[in-house]
Amino acid sequence: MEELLQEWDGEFVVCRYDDRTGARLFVAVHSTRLGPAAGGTRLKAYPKAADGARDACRLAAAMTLKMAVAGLPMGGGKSVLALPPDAAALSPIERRHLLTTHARTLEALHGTYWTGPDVGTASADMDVLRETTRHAFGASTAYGGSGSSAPDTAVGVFYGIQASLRHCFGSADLAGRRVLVQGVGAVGWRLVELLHQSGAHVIVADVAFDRVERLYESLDVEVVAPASVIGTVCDVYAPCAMGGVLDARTIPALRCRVVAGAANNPLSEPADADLLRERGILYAPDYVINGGGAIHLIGYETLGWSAGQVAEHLRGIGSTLVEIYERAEKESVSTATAAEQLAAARLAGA
Ligand code: NAD
Ligand code: PPY
Repeated sequence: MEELLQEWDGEFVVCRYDDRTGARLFVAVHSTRLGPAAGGTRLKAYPKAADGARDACRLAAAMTLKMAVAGLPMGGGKSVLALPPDAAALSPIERRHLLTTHARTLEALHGTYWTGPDVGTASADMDVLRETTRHAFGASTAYGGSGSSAPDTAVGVFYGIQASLRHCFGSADLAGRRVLVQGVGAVGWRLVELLHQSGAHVIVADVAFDRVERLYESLDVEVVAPASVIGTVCDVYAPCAMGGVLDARTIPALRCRVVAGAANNPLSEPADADLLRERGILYAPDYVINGGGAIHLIGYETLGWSAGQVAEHLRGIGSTLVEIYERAEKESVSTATAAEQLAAARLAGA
């Protein structure tokens, strides 16, 4: 915790305890420089409550960069509802209780922070939050929300993969390209469909074997075991599960040319971007390529955009990546550094 306090440069963190589930609730507001902070609510078990707080702070900082790079008038924040490590699956009543406790915190923040879905939560959970607070994006349309942001996140990642292929191989054509999607959940599943439609050879892995099985039955995909992902030969590795998959141990074992996926914080530490660069692997910074969810939620629910305007901004993810790749080459820095420079310029201009 001491280390976290020293390294985090955000505005504030709210912490609350839910006695019914034993969960610790954290809301981390990293920056309100560009507007009210926004970022999803992550619900999962953590070994220690402090791990949940660290996740909330790191993810909130990435949201600040995501909003800045996407040109959205919002700041960065994130919530973590950290269940105890040995927690049994929540009953519907416990889940509702936990979400309502969270909603009371959001209400107390008076719109300084707006939430939305993240790993472990979905539109149905935002519907529950909306019963107590209006500061939740991504509720179902029946509750006045814009529904799941995951399909648009996948569309943004798809454009990002095309831009990365163009930069690496001189052509964005996916036909015959080997793309490995790690995690076929809400985002990964849709991404697989888009890649498949474009003629890519799609390889999938997921710890939830029933999902892989269903996908395998409906589309012509290759399946690899979750433990074999890192060493699998492919053109593009698209991490679409949890963060922290790339580090000093896994990067030397990668056998891909591009890393471009939806997962937030796939790098274990900032220096990992340099390791990728040294290996000649093109890295699409996470908060740039996965900005489609934020574009969907903020575009529809705050900015009143039409579907056409949202689509145009999703396509913009590809152009932003091209700008970042060109800047990285010109200045001989990693793509992560080039993306940070772009975000810093936008934040400074606010
Ligand atoms: P999800 O929970 O629906 O899907 C994640 C999938 O990954 C699940 O099917 C899960 O079984 C699988 N998985 C977990 N650990 C794995 C492992 N070790 N190996 C292989 N598969 C594993 O989540 P999602 O909404 O699809 O989000 C995926 C990632 O994208 C997350 O990191 C999330 O933060 C990020 N993201 C999502 C959105 C969005 O709009 N949903 C927006 C931006 C970023
Ligand atoms: C993310 O993109 O990582 C999110 O957390 C989704 C989101 C984006 C903007 C507002 C709320 C949730």
